[in-house]
Amino acid sequence: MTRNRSIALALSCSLAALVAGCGGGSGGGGDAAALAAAIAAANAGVNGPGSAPPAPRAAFKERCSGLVGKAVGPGSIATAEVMAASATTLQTCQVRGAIVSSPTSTINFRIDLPEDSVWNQRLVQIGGGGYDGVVVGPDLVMLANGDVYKRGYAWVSADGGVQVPDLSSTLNNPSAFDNFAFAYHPQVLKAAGAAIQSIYGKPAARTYFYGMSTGGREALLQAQRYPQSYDGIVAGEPVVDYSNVIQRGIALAKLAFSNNGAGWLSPAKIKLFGDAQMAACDGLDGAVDGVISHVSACRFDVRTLRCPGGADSGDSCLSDPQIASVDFMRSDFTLPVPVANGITRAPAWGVGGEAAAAGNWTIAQFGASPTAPASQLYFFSDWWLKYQVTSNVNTTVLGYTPGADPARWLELSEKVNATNPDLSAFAGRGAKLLLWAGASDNLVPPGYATDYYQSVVGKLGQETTDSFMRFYMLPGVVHGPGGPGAGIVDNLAILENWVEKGKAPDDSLTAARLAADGKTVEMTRPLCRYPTWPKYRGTGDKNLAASFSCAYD
Ligand SMILES: [Ca+2]
Repeated sequence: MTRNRSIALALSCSLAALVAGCGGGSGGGGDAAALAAAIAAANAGVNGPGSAPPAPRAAFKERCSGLVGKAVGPGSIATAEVMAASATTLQTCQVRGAIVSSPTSTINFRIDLPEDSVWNQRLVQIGGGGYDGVVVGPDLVMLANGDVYKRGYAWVSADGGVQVPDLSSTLNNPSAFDNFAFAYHPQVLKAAGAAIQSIYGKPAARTYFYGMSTGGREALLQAQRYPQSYDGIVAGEPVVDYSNVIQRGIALAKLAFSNNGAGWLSPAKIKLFGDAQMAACDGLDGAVDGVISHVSACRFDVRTLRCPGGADSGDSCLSDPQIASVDFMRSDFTLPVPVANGITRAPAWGVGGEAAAAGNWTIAQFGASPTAPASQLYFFSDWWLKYQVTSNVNTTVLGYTPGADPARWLELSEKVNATNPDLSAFAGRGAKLLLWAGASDNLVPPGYATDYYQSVVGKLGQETTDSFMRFYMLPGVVHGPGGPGAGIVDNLAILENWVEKGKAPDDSLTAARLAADGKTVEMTRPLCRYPTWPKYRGTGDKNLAASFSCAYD
């Protein structure tokens, strides 16, 4: 189990490592400084002639340390420390505390509060990753833009009410599971609001939510369950319902790891398939650039790689069981047990990043051994079965019968799912939602985002949906969001322009891919609204978004 936990931690840590070099941008504080100056000027007239001068406020450092031991909403603060500014961050009061949510579930949180003069009056709540269990901090947001920590946001993040990332602490512990599933963010938001009031003497002017992966699920969940809490939400690569993706994961594990791993694909075979598919599909978008952008047109037939007679004869071909695994990865799947909101469909995994350096099939699905299963989705499936579906630590993925325990699957789904298409309350208060997915996501099928978007359109109509929601599918982007495509998008800036200035996202927006240094932009692409995709114009630098336009099929 220690090994399993370390792998789950690695999922979170890999994100942090991925973005560790993303900083280094300069500036970005100008707007905040201007805003702060404007607010100071406006406040200057409050205490007019004849009124008593305001009591002097304690210095920021003293107000920060004064938070220690304070009750903040349902929580209390354990530590509060001023962190010096750096090249990529502002001077910040970093607060850590806890909410004893129930006798068996404590939510640990972190709040980062910039010094008054640089606070941009905004609070951003951060979603978790994996099965939570780690206070992730705002690191995930650096994926959005390198200078984001210089803009003056207050951040709040938490561990989901569980302190280990493998779900084991939710075994026979409904309150911990409920916190993880849907209940922890509102509690944490109350604590953050109280902390902000305490240190600044006023509430945040705007509150946003930013999440990806399970944080993307949490992001959609906030829009559905707590529509009054946020002015805007970013939901990236959402695991819309673990009850869906885990059923799919169990089915793939059986194909890959049963019969001594006959259907398992080695890294060499994955590369064989990925390279052949890339050769067949890369140019369909007009540019041979290592990115399959016209995904719906990519219909590479894996049978062209079949070994003679269908039996495995080495790394230059695929056996029939291996072809069956690829077919399963590439096909939609009908769930053995329907899940919440009447959903029975589990869409296919992504296209184009099978052998990418990050987020490839080996990491996400097949692992390094055909007989000792060890991949991301395998472990997520194993833990979900052990600690929730069956509440039996002896349950195994390969020994589990698909279709068993239908009532339990549905019960869990109704708690954890983020598939309710009725966003009318969220839209009705003028809040905005940005949804994005990676077309090469090999862990969380990008079709979950597509299905959810279409369900919202089906519920509210296209015009209403367009008035508050955008959905972008990013070609060549894996889970995380690395890969050969351009996955770095300044989502918070886009959201703020829409929420605060009424400037709806237009077609000039771009996504970037960064070089290995984590700073240098080496490729850009237009950010294309689903269902359009970036098509090469036929001339111009293939690394520049301007050489592409958003095309329909
Ligand atoms: Ca291409």
